[in-house]
Amino acid sequence: MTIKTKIINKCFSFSNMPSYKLIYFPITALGEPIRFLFSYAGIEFVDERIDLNDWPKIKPNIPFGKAVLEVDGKTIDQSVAVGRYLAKQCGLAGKNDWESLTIDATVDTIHDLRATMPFGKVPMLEVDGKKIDQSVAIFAITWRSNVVLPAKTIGSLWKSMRPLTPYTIYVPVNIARFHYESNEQAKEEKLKAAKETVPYYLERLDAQVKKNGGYFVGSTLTLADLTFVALLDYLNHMMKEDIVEKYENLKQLQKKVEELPAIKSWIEKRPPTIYPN
Ligand SMILES: N[C@@H](CCC(=O)N[C@@H](CS)C(=O)NCC(=O)O)C(=O)O
Repeated sequence: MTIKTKIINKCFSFSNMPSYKLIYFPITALGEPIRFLFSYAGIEFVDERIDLNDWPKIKPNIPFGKAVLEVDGKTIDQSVAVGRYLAKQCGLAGKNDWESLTIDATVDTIHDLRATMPFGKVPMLEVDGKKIDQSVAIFAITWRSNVVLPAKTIGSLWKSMRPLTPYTIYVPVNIARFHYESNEQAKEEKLKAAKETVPYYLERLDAQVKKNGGYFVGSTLTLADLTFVALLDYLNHMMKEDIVEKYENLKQLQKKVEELPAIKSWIEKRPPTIYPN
């Protein structure tokens, strides 16, 4: 499905405006911060929503096999980088280098909440008493095992690698890890663990908003605020609850962002998301 969006542009002069096509799935998730940015900035873009049945045919023709943005016909992937690129053009990327760094760090933290490990949690793996903190490598393996925090276990993959070694694996369980678990019992355990881990982030993000006058950085709207609020729908879906309900500052931030006229109008007109199971 292709949706063409045209709004009055605030960031570019019409003479130098590139043509944009966001190629993503028919869900909010990682595409939504980009859609929020286009909408907020009044940039015209083609919102191409890939039918999941067509994805196997499309994927091999995309450079890194992930959903992408097309700018004047050139493709580029990585949603956070794309968000930063747009934010820079619209004055949402910070007033100085420190603010820009803080915005980037906040966006990364928001994505940690969604998809990787909580910060401040290394060392994460103990093998024969030796501590390993290569979280990306550990993550790749633990994702495929049914380990929850903390657990003493030897998954089949580990067995094949080091047959007789007992491992203690400290795996902070996050939203995505729980959501994509297919084993029902493991899913239940991961939900329980996620409910303990997720507040770790939310308490800190809430405190950050409080400290910065109602926004994540610099007492003003930035990429970090749009990213968080755009992703909330997806995070809530994965956790099966309103994750900001108990966090007054995050709740107020959500309200403020969703009431911005351009965002409000986008939310009203965007196609409904039906998440695949
Ligand atoms: N770090 C990348 C992650 C991209 C990503 O994982 N995209 C998923 C959709 S949320 C995708 O394209 N999945 C389809 C696939 O890998 O076949 C980004 O932020 O763009």
